[in-house]
Amino acid sequence: MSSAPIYEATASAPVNIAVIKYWGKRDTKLILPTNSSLSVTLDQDHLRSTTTSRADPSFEADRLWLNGKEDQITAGSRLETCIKEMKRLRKETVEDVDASAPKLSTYKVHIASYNNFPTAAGLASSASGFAALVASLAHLYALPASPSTLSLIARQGSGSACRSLFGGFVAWQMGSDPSGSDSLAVEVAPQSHWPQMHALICVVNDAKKGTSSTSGMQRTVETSPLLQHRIAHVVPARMADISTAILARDFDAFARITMADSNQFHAVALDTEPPIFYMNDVSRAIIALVVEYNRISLAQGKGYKAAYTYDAGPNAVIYALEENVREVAQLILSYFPQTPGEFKDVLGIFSGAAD
Ligand code: 2P0
Repeated sequence: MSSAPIYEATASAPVNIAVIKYWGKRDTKLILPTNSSLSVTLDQDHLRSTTTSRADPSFEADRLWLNGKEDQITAGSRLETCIKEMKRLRKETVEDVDASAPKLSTYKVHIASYNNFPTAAGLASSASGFAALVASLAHLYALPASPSTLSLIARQGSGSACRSLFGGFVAWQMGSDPSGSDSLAVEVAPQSHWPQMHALICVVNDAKKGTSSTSGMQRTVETSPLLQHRIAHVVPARMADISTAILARDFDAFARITMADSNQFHAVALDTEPPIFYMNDVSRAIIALVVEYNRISLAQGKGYKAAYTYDAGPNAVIYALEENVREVAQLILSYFPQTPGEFKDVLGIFSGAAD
């Protein structure tokens, strides 16, 4: 008697940090954004979600465990959409093409996902989590799909997840088709293109944020005039300019655009009714320190040395080149000794260099 085959696959995906921010949807069900965005992922070993998926005819339901704890897959949820879409892709691109292929799309799946970064990092895990889920199912189903094709499905789990199908420098092109078929992620440059680029993650506060990104951004879409200006007149040029800066390894231009876009994202949050505050006094003090540090360097004709960016929370990510990264870390730690309730830690220095 031969034993039944085992259908199981594991894949992982990195956290990404946007330098041109996604904030606002034009379609909340398909998760189509109101503007394109661009992220940078460094040191891909340390900040990842790893997911194992298994399909078996004996399974009675699709089930998911996050860090060992079962999470319900509710009807109509983003999780259910992603799993359904992956099964559809399996059927259309494998089973309908090759009649002898096992009908895995008809089996239920069990999925287990782990993050290798501490919850205390204050980093959102939805981006790496949905990207790893989609990548593991793509592997399980032996799909002939590119990362950009998979990004179309990860996007429906969480918008920023589409950018985690790649490492390095990644653009999420907003697209224009109402079906969402052209709203996908593309690689601008691999991490190895700019190995001197480093990121410091400064954990200001690891508490869960007060306003979720999903609800916050829709309030911004409904109430902020500044967001409309940003969408029409700011982001398109910034996407082009930062891509050029990355391709030319031009840190001055990268730093200027990154900080300007972080500032404008927090300005549109403030322009929302009622206003949303993600940064706190420590976040603002870090901005002042980086601004002063750059001012002195610029006055000496040495250019920018650091670039801050903040997501929907108070924690800073500071980009710096290899030659300056130790100095930046020392500067931050000397001004913000680790005090409970205030500044927690420089979580790590994440390097673009290959080990
Ligand atoms: C970004 N953020 O581009 C921006 C910058 C936060 C600030 O993407 O509703 O968790 O799941 O699509 O992706 C956070 O939004 O929102 C986010 P959904 P998501 O990284």
